[in-house]
Amino acid sequence: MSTVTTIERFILDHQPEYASGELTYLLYDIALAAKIIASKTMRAGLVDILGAAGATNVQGESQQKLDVFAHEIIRKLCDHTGRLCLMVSEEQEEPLYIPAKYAKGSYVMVFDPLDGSSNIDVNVSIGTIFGIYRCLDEELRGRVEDALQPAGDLVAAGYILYGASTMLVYSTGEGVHGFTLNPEYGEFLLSYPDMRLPETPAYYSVNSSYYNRWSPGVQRFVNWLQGIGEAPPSLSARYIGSLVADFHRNLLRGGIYCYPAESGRGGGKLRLLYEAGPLAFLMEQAGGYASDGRQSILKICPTSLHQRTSLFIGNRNLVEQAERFICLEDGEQKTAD
Ligand code: P6P
Repeated sequence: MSTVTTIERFILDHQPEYASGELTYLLYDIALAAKIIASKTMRAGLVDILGAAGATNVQGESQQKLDVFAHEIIRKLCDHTGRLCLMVSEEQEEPLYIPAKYAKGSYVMVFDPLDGSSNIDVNVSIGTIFGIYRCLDEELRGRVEDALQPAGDLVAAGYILYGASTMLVYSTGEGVHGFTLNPEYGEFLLSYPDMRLPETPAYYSVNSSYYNRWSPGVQRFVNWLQGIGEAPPSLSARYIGSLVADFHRNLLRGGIYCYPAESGRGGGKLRLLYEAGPLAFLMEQAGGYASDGRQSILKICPTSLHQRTSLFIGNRNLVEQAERFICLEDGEQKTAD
C-alpha cells in the first residue's frame, strides 16, 4: 500500500456530503478511547491492573479491573460531547443517560467495553464492540426505546481488537475497513480497506465441551462442521474464547463462529444489543451472514437491553446450513408433539 491514511483522514474523506459531522466526530472519540484502552491492555501485567475489581457486572460475572477501566474511559469521553443522547454498556445494568448539564446529540451508542476480559490474565486477545443508532425521535431523544432497535438499523458498528497489534475495524454501511495502531505515534493507519469475507471458509469456532447441552439440530450441525454427514466442509477448529478475536480471524480467513443456546441457558450466552448485533452488521457488510439459528440477527428487535441470543456468524452457506439443521429439528419436534 503506497499511501499512509490515518483513520481520521479516512473518516473525513468518506463522510457523506450531507453529514453534520456528529457521527464523524463520534468515530474519532471511539478511536481515542481505543488508544487509551490499548495503552492499558498492552501493559496489563505491569501496572497491577490484573485481578478482579471485586464488583460484579449485570451478568453476575466478576469484573476485571480493565473492563471497568474501559467502561469508564468510553463513558467519560462520550457523555459530554453533544453527539450522543444515550449509551448502553455491558458493564452497567441501567442505561447511561447524558447528564442534564450537557447537550444531547442524535446518536445512541451500545457497547461491550471489554469482551473476553476473563482472558486478560492469560494474555489472550480481548476486544471492545460498539454499535451506533440514530435516535427514533429528535424531540424525545435519549429514551431507552432509542437503544431497543434491530441491528439492521445500525448506522455504524465496529470493534477494537487488543492483540499482537491493536486494530480498529468499523463500517458505516459502506463496506468494512480495518486500521492498525502504530504505537510509536499513536495513529490508527488504514491497513485493511474494504474487508470482504473469503468465499472459501477455513475455520469453525465453537466450544464443543457444551455438546451435550445443545439441541439435536445443533449437535447434528456441529458434527457436520467436524466432517460427519453429507458433503461436510473441510474446516479446521479454532476457538480462542474471545469473541472479537475469533470473529476477526474468521473475517480475514473465512469461517463460522457459533455460540448456540444450551439447555438451562435458553437464550444463549452472548448479548444481542452490543455483541451479536454490531458484529452481524459488520459481517453482512463484508458479505457474510449472522443468525440466531432461525432468523437473521439484523431482524431481531431487542425487548430488553441485556437480552441474550444464540449466534451463528460467518460464511452465509455455513450459517444457512445451521438454520437448516435447526429448522429440521423444529419440524421433527412439531411432528413429535
Ligand atoms: P465460553 C467471553 O466471555 C465471551 O463472551 C466471548 O468473548 C467468547 O467467545 C465466549 O464468551 C466464551 O465463552 O463459554 O466458551 O468460555
